[in-house]
Amino acid sequence: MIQKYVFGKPIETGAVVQEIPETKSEILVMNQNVMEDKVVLFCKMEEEDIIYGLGEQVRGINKRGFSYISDATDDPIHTEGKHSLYGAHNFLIVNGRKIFGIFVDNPGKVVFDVGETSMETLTITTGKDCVIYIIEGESLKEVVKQFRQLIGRSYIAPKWAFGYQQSRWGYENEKDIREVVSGYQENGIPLEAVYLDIDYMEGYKDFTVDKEKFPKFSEFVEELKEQQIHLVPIIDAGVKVEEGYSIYEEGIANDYFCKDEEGENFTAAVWPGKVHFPDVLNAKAREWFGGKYRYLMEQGIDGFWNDMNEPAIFYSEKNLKKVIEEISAMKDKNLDIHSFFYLKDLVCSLSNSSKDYASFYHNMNGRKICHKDVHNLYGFYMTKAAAKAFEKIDPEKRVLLFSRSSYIGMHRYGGIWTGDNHAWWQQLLMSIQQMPSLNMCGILYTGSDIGGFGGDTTKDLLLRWLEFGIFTPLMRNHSAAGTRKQEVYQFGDTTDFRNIIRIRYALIPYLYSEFMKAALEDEMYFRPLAFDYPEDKQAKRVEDQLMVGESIMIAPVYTQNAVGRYVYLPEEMLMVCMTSPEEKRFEVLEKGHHYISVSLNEVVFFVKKNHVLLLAALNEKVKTTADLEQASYEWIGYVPEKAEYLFYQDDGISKKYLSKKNWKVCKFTKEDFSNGYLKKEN
Ligand code: MIG
Repeated sequence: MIQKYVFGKPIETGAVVQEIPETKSEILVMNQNVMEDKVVLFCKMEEEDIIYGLGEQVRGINKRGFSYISDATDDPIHTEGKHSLYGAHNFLIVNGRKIFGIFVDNPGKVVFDVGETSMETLTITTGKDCVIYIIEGESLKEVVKQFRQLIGRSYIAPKWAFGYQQSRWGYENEKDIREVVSGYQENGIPLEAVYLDIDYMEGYKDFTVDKEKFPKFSEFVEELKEQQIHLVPIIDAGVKVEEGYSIYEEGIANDYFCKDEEGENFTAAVWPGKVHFPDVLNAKAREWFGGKYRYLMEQGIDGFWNDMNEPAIFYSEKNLKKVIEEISAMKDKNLDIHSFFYLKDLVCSLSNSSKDYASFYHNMNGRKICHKDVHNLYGFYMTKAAAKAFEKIDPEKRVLLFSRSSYIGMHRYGGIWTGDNHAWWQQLLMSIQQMPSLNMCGILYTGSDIGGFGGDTTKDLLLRWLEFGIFTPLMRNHSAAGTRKQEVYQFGDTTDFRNIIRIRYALIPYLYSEFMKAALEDEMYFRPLAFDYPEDKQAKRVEDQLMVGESIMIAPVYTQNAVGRYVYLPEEMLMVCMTSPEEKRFEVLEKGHHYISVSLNEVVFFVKKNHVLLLAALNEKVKTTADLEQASYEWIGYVPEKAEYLFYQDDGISKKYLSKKNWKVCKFTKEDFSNGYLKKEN
């Protein structure tokens, strides 16, 4: 049951797709307090209650013990003291005596104090114009399903985007890309996409390609396509201010950019120096900006990542002027402890400043709206702009699209990646914990920068990260300019990397089936254990294991130098240990706590009782997802009685998801596995 409470005059965010009648009663499940400019909700939490949700935020799966602020921020240091990252995912679930979800539909700042100030109290503070949905259900799964139906079906990526992808900030030109491709090919490692970061553009101008770096861009795109490798360019939010640059000129001529207080185009600076921000909250401007993706699509591009769309601001023209004046006044002065730190802070305060966000405006259907009140929508609407354009350009085709900033609702148009993490072991754990929380919010096509974006990775960290990353729909190795090279062939012998990435390919038939079920049935692909074992008090507390699809549980190793880890089994399960798609070891483990050894080159997962999963039986010819079509299958099963599996298969590129022929019911009895745990498909 969903109840909808409207406060003040909320801005239509587009998060919700279902019409729900407004509930008029004053009493929410929670206590509320409507003040002049804000609404505050309170909820008492019992000691054993668990709070799930909040999407991308830092810390554990259980969000208790900290406060989180929805305020999209370009912050590349994701340590546990951070209150905001790139996304605003205002949904959480209280798992207490009652199970209910809360969605706060407000695109400005929202604060979730989940027992930080007082351990027993959940306090949500939001601007006074908002809609609050309370979703009650019998179970965690049911609450999520209702919420997901409320916000609409998740974006479905093309199947090739489930292959292994390589990125790095610093690939400059054709030669660099060729080097990556041959690095993988020479080592016999599958590769499905290579990313173009900002350097492919001419002077960081959106929708341009530097002709010196890529003299024959469309031919190059074509040449890679013949090898089933996709080039995926980045698009940044800011449009360079430069006379003669057509996007700039058109934006100016049609008033498509955000305005400042005085009605002038708001000038900030990002990569290209001065930029204007396309007013993606304005329907016309959005359609115009989205249409620009066509330029790259016509050259064969079929995937994009939208970056810097919080939107990130290095500095604004006005603010910079003020700061430089202040600094000039300090010239030749003897700076003491106070004035020196003031100077330092002054310079740092230039970036992503809330003052700047409060100083520019959108034109939403003729209404002038201050950016700060809709700040969290920018990435969503930039991504919607692109997705809507794709629907026009090629209505029947799936295009890869994901964004850095997001708001609930954007999940219908694209996925996200979790931004600029670090090559730290802790960030591998964080990435594991972010996945189910994102799935609750409808964001299914997602993953983190494997190996870590900032900082120098190490071979062991990259191996462990890949051993988790083979389960994330977006499996992309990405790193920052200036860090140690991170392609898997940069670490000496590639055998272990090749085997792990090949295991991903063997798992794709299962992972893709499960992804499609989650998307089409409004369910979660990654789940905390409590969602499947609600009666099990110990399962409820597990923070570092996940259910993946209907058949398996994973327990990744995420600590340095570990040779294994403790695992909790909520029921008897079959442990599968793989060092390559061909080398598997099985062992049935009983319910309870176990220590398992997991060597550095090993992938381990657990199959539920009376469940199966299918694997592609790879041969050396499988280099991409397209080659999987020719593979035969084998089943891993732990079937003391019987099992049934719905296998989903489609062309991977069209939108005919619902066709009956995509589904195959596969039934098994214990006789099918009379020789053990493996059954080859004839
Ligand atoms: O401020 O385009 O999160 O993936 O490599 C850095 C350069 C800008 C941030 C993205 C990252 C990308 C980088 N970008």
